[in-house]
Parts: sequence; C-alpha cells; structure tokens
Amino acid sequence: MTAIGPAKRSIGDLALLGGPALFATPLHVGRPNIGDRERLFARLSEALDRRVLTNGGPLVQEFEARIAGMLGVRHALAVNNATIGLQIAARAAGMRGEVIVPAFTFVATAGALEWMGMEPVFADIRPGALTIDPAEIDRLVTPRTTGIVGVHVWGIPCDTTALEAAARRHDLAVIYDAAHAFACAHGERMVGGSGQAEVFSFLATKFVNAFAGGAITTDDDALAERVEGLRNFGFEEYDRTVGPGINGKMSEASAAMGLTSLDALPAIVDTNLANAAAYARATEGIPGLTMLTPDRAARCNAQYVAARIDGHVAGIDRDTLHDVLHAEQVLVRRYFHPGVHRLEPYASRPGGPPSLPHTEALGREVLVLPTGTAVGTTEIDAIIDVLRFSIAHAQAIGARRPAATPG
Ligand code: T4K
Repeated sequence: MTAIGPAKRSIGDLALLGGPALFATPLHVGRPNIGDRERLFARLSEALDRRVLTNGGPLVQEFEARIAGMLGVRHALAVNNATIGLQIAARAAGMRGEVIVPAFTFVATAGALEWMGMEPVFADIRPGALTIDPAEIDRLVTPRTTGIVGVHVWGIPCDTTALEAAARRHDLAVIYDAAHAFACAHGERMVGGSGQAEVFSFLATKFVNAFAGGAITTDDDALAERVEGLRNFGFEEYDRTVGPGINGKMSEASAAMGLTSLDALPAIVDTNLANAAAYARATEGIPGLTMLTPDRAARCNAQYVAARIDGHVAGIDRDTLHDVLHAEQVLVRRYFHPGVHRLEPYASRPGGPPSLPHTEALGREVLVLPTGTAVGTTEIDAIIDVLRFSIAHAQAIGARRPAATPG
C-alpha cells in the first residue's frame, strides 16, 4: 500500500492546481492479484524438472479441468490470450462476413474479428444497462450477418435469453466475450455455458491472472474439437492439418500462475466485494455520482468498480474529475470511451461512425476506479474524499481550470 497525504482543505491543495499529490505512488486500475508465490514457484519448478513447458502439458490440463469443473461446462480450452480466443471461437462457430458486436467494450472484441477479415457491426447498449441491447439485432441484421458476439461488461452478464432468441430468428451463431466475467453468474448458472462458446481473459490485469492467457468454454463437443485443432496450427493428427490454424496454446508457466490465482480466488473475490461495498458506502449522497457495479447478491467477481458522473448534477464533468484524480496519482480509466465505433479503423468507415446514443452517453460519464488486492478501505476513502471535495467545489475548480483534457 502507498503512503497517503493529508486530506484536501482548499482547492489549492489539489495536485491539479499545484498542491501535493495525495498518493506517493500511482494507484492503477488493473494491478495484478498475485496469490501464493511459493506455490507458484513450486509449480514452475515442477514444470522445469519435467521439461514440459507448453503444448498442453499437465499444468494446462489441470487448469482446464479446474475451470470446467468450476463453471459446470463440458469443455474448457486454455489459450494464450482472449483476443486469440475470440478469433478461434468465432471461426469455430462458423462466423464470417458481418458480425454484430456492442460498441461499449474494449477494442479487442471488434479487433479480433476485423483482423480475420470479418466486419464488426456496432450495436448500442440497452438503455440503463451496460450490455448489448438485444433489440439491436433485428435493426442491424443483413443477409451478410452470420453471428453475434455479446460482451459481459465488467462481469455483468448480457441478456443471453433475448440475444439467443434473436439469433434463432435470424439463424446466427452466438459467442460471448466473457473476458471480465470469470466466476460470475446469471442467477444460478455460471457464465461459461451460454451460446456456442464463451471466451475468458486471464491477462495479468484480470481477476484470475495467468500472466497472459484465456479460455474458451463450451458444452458443444464438436465445437470443442474444432477449437482444439484451430489453437494448434490446424493439426488434427501430428502430421495432418485440416485447415488454417493459429498458435493459441497456453504455456505451462501461464497455467502455473493461473492455478495459483484460482487457489486465491475466494480471497480475491472477498477483497473485491469488500472494496465495492466500501466505494458504495463512501460515495453515498454525492450529487451526480452513481456506482454502476453490482453488490454481493449479484454473484459477480467485482474486478471492476465503476462510477457514472452526471456532470449537470455534479457541476463538474467526468473529464475534469479524471484529471483531478490523475494529478493525485489515482490512475482512473475512462473505459469504454468513446465507444469502439468511434475508434480507428472503424471511425473512418464510409459514412462515419453510427450514432449509438446510449453507448456514447455512458462513455462520456464513466470512471473506472482502482480495486483488487492492491487497494484497501483507507485508499478508497481517500480517493472518494477527493471526488466529494471536487464536486463540492466544482465552481471554484471550473473557474481556476476551465478546460478538461478531452477524452
Ligand atoms: N475483451 C474484453 C472485453 C477485454 O476487456 C479485453 C481486455 C479483451 C477482450 C482482451 O483480452 P486479452 O487478449 O488481453 O486476454 C487493459 C487490459 O490490459 C486489457 O486486457 C483489458 N481488456 C482492458 C479493459 O484493460 P489497457 O490497454 O487499457 O491497460 P494496460 O494493459 O495498460 O493495463 C492497465 C494498468 O494495469 C496499467 O496502468 C498498469 C497496470 N498493470 C498492467 C499489467 C499488464 C500492472 O500494474 N501490471 C501488469 O502486469 O487494457
């Protein structure tokens, strides 16, 4: 934990306006959770002794079996990252041509498809929600559409029932980008078994961390077999390929870290939920600020904690608060501003980006805050004190610093 400076008493104390920074070292969104490093070193040492370092070794197999067991799915296939995982899953599900994706997501969801020559078609989120609006499917579908990639943003599941009903109406494949959703549930059911496949990320910044990695989960035996071949250069037998493949294999070192992270999972969830509750408590009654992340009842891993700032009510816009916090060494993020449809290469498509009002409005107002095992209640209270102070002194800050950094 980092040293914390004194609370702000006048606006001149804000680092943005020349005061000392609140934190001595930066607080990041996405600081890795480490787990028991002795256990990690023991696993790495076993792998070195075996001299089996990749290609589906025993640690990868153990990692896959534990994931499948936890999620209650028939197959979990480990991959080297979720971006490659999305490509393999989309190809295994038969997607090509146009694929409908939400614009309120990380750029990798669309980039994975674009890189394979597919055309991501951007859908808006449902009003008042974070995930794709299933009503968008009927609006966006064309004769070239072959699939939908839903995204469980910040671990909050999409409306899979409505999406899959729309997919059936138009004969589309459905996969889910579950990069944020490991160990989250839709009611009683764990995320992992919906659509043709779901894809998790285990990058270092994620809740379960395998240094870098991911997994494709599915209950479909034939699809799992296709994934198996696709992640291994297209090989069906050791000297026979059945089509184009890629190297999507996870290494034993990644699986060692992933297993160590799974061991620590209950403690990490507890920390994340305690942090989310601390943010909810600390932000109560702050005008214009709403927490977006769910509580314990929602069975979410709470790896992301996000606030929505209504600048009209708060009297200060999200971008100014972003700059205030960055100056204090709190490196909050504007995920997912301005929406992937407004990022290149999509923004320069002929006709310009489509208007997606709910995605754009949320993108203008969201602030993702630091959480995970690198942050505790003391840091959270200090971060929210700065936010509360800034909103209370919005006018004076505006007068001293009229222009915020554009997002
Ligand atoms: N789909 C969705 C919906 C996703 O959100 C993502 C990734 C993917 C697919 C693709 O998954 P992978 O192919 O990566 O498995 C960060 C994450 O790096 C990225 O994985 C994540 N989504 C996204 C939401 O956030 P950036 O570019 O905004 O931040 P980055 O990587 O610079 O890291 C954030 C902060 O974390 C840094 O300020 C420092 C800290 N950090 C990071 C790493 C890697 C550390 O302290 N230690 C570390 O080892 O993307």
